[in-house]
This record gives sequence, structure tokens and C-alpha cells, in this order.
Amino acid sequence: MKPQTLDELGVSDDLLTTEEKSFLDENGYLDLGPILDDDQLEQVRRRIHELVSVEGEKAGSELFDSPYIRHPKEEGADRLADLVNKGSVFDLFYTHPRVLAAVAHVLGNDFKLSSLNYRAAKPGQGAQKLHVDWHEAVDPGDFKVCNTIWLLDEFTAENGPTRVVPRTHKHGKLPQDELDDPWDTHPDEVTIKAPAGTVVVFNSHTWHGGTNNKTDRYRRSIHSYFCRRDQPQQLDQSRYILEETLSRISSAAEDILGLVRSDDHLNK
Ligand SMILES: O=C(O)CCC(=O)C(=O)O
Repeated sequence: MKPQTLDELGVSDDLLTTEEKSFLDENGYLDLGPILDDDQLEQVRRRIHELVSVEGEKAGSELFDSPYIRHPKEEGADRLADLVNKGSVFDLFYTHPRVLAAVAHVLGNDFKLSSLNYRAAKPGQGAQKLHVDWHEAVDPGDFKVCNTIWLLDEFTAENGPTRVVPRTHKHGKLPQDELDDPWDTHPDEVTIKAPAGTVVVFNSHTWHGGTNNKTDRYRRSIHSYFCRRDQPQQLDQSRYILEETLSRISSAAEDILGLVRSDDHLNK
């Protein structure tokens, strides 16, 4: 990342309190509190609704093409992918200073967006086994990926809140290697319950997963997922970037996207 990028986006270490940093270090996740206000939430939900209707069966297909995707197709959830190129309303999801400060705290100052996707647990579905968002265990501290989940609906005990097993990012182990059944409830797991508009940052090496949505409404969220600069993106942002997006966003935002600027590579 260019040395000035985080400065230009207003990101600094003091956007997290000492207590927040310790909580994130210790537990592997952190509730950053309200980030989207009611107007922003409404705009985002409206645009998501349009995209789901327009894309239909093709929704999320960019993601399923990716060589790095962990679960190719998930029946229990609706997905949309490549939100970077689907409206200015999503620009904030990879440029918000406090969110980026939290990501930098996990990954260090040299990271990029890996993917920006929508996930909505369907009514009666959405459970996932405990997993990490990486293909192998990493030594504690050598973290490659960090996810942020943006709540478009309140997460309640009933509607399929994300579960997380605190401190597991320090184990250097994968849940599938350690647990009899990663689908089971873990004795130490907590569920994220918070109002719509909240952002929760996860060290993606912390064991976590979706839970069953027991209501009759979708439980909607956006995942703004980051990786260390030296790692491949889940979605190759340079391949998908549109001129329309480039003409709108700042060079600092472009840098967060990790774009490789070469004429034969962009806009393929
Ligand atoms: O949406 C959620 O609650 C968690 C989703 C998740 O962990 C994933 O899709 O990898």
C-alpha cells in the first residue's frame, strides 16, 4: 500500500481505544458499534433489493468463479458479489476510517480488499459449520485475512446471528481438525447480537460461522473482507473494476482495492 493511503482516508491507530484493541487481540473479534445511520441503511438495502431482483439466478456468480472461494455455493443463503462495481453506496464499505483502523490492527498496514459481498441467511436456513476464512492454519500473529460484517438487519438470537469462538485465532488450528463435528454448538461460542448499522470486525482465523435463521425474514449483511497485500484476493479486483467506479473513487480507495494498473488487465 502507498505510504499516504491510510492517512488520506483518515485512518489512524487512535480510532480504536486501548480497550478495543486489547479485546480484538484477545478475542479475535470486536463490535465496532454503529457505523451506518438509518439513511445509509435504507439506501444500501434499496440497492441490494434492486440487485437481487436484477441478477436473479446469476447473483453471486463472480464469487463462485473464484479459485479461492471456500464454499462454492451455499443453498441456505442469498449472495451478491463484486459490490465495489455495483453502486457508490458501497464505497464506504472499504474506505471507512474506523473499520480500516481495525483491519490494520489485525493485518498491519499493508493490506487490500479481498472481496465485497452480500450474504443473507434465508428464513429457516443459513447455518454453517465453524470455519476460518483461510485454507490452512496459521501461526498466531501471522494473520492473512480479516473480515468485517456489516449488519443490514438487527442480529437477534432468533434470526441467525453469527457465532464466534473467542480466542481461537491464537490456537493455530483449524476447527475441522480439532472438533468431532464443526456443525455442533461449541461450548465457548458466543453469538453476535447487535442493531442494524453495526459493524463487527473478525480476525478471519477466529473460528466462526452463520447460525440458523429461525424467523420468516431474511437476515441481511455485507462482508467487507480484506487480505494482506502479499496474498491473492478472493475476487480479482483488477479484473472486475469498471471505468465508472474508477472515475468516482479516490486514488487512496483505488489503492485499497489493490488494483494492478495495466491496460491489458483492467476491464477485461
Ligand atoms: O453471515 C454470517 O453470519 C457469517 C458468514 C460466514 O462466516 C461466511 O460466509 O464465511
